[in-house]
Amino acid sequence: MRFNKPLLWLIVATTGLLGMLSQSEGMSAQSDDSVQTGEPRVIEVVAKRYEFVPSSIDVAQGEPVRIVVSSGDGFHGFGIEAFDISKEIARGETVTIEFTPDVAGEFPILCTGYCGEGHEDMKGVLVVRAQGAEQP
Ligand SMILES: [Cu+2]
Repeated sequence: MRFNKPLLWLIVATTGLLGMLSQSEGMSAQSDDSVQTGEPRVIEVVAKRYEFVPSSIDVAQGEPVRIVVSSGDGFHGFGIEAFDISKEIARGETVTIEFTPDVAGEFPILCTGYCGEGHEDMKGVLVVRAQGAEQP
């Protein structure tokens, strides 16, 4: 079955317009109240031979986070066993991991994809501050 072209255009135009409207609404809501948004905190991490940059990620217990991991060179992995996270990142690729750390403590971040002779030393740490704890 083929779509009727004018109708398809109408749908595209309408959804585009709605998208623009909701986007501007979201922006104004954010500027009115930047504290109370359900948006996760975005943390960018680069995985490269043989380190994570930054190597230490500091988050608050109960705060939703979005970790965006990109590969600075070849194939790598990003794993935090305590939170059941294990992702593989191909060369030049970016993966997004969303979760809410519900337990406070320090959790190792490991490279879960063999990337070369320094692979075993490729480590980072996720520091989850207890709820109500002071920021350092
Ligand atoms: Cu590795």
